[in-house]
Amino acid sequence: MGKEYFPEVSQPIAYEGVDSDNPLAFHYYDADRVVAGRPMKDHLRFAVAYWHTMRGTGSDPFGGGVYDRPWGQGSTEMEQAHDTMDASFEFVSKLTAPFWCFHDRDIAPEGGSVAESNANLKEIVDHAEQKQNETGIKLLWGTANLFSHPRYTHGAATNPDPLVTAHAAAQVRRAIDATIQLGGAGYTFWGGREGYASLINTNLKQEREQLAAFLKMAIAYGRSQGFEGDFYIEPKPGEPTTHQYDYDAATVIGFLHEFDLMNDLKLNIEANHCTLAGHTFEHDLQTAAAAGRLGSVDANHGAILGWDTDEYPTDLASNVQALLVVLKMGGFTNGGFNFDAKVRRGSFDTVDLFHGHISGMDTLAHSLLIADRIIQDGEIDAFIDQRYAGWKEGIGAKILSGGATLEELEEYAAAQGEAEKRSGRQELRERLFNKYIYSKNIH
Ligand code: XLS
Ligand code: CA
Ligand code: CA
Repeated sequence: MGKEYFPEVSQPIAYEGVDSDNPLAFHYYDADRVVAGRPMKDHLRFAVAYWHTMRGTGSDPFGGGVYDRPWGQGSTEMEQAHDTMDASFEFVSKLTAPFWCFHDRDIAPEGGSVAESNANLKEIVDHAEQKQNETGIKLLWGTANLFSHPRYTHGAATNPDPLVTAHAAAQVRRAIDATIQLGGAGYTFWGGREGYASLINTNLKQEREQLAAFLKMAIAYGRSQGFEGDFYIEPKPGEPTTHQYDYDAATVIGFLHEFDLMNDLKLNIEANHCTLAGHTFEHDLQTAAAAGRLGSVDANHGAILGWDTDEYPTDLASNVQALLVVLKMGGFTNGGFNFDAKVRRGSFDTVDLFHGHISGMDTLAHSLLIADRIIQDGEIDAFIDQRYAGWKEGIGAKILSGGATLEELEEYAAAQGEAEKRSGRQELRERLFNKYIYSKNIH
């Protein structure tokens, strides 16, 4: 073994149960424990995000980097890239997460030309492939960073200059190659700077058409190279641009319908992006699942700051609702929970990366146990079911099947008289839900 980057964690993190007070142990995540018919690790499919975990510096809009990572000390960028890959696989192995995720430019530096950038990427992807083989860690999804380089200031696929789009295409081509080489289960498109700040200088109609054409090219390329995983598109309402085209799940589903892409892409839903859009996490998950297009999840949390703060998920109530959606859709196919989350600027130590991930993994494992119990008890579902019972037969079923007319409904309403006022019992349901959240017996 080469250099050890995380000596503070000498053994892989183990499950010790809720009575443990060891902070470097799982209290809920018990990878092989079978819940709702499969092991926890197969429900949750945890992934570590390379960009935040390995390349995060703690910078914010008011100041640059503050961490001194031992894997960032090499004398050349490529040396640092190799060291970072080693450190990453040490971290993910010790965490016992089964997957990782990356952007092309997280793992290998941009070169002075397309050829040099491609060569850098290829060299590091070969290294990553070797580390995957050694450790058994797999790639949940890959992606391309089409937003950091100055050329992408006005967007990549939606740039007014097609040469910029061509550079983006070159990157996506090689990022898809890398994903295929690493056996990735998915490939993600997040909007980056695909949006605008002012309509005074923007052709919105054309930019959306450019984006659709770009996605079609990329998907055609991936399939032509034998990629069999899922392509994801990740909604976000704003930041960095004022108006991002992929605002939220509903907007993205409309876009996919409009450009005939519904069968080609699933959605990767990030919790913090949902709250930035003025929704709850569970709202966007339900919206994507209802359209049959929920593919994967970026697990995190945004607090009151109003930015995409990418904190680790700790909100049990929200994540129980998330797991209810995932369990009810029959679990992930190729997706999983990727921690698109970072330690706070003041959490300087490498051990803080473990605390963040362990906290997130335990939150989601605990949520899985509670969601499973809620489904088994059936009380919450039975209430919802009973609320909509009128739609199962008679006039309700006829409306749903498209067999009813306005004339017929007018006649029905006139004959039946006024509808009874029925309480939605929200307060009671909230109290019942809280009994599960605060139960000491679900672990
Ligand atoms: C940024 C996004 C990004 C995507 C991958 O806000 O969350 O990290 O997940 O490009
Ligand atoms: Ca994300
Ligand atoms: Ca984010």
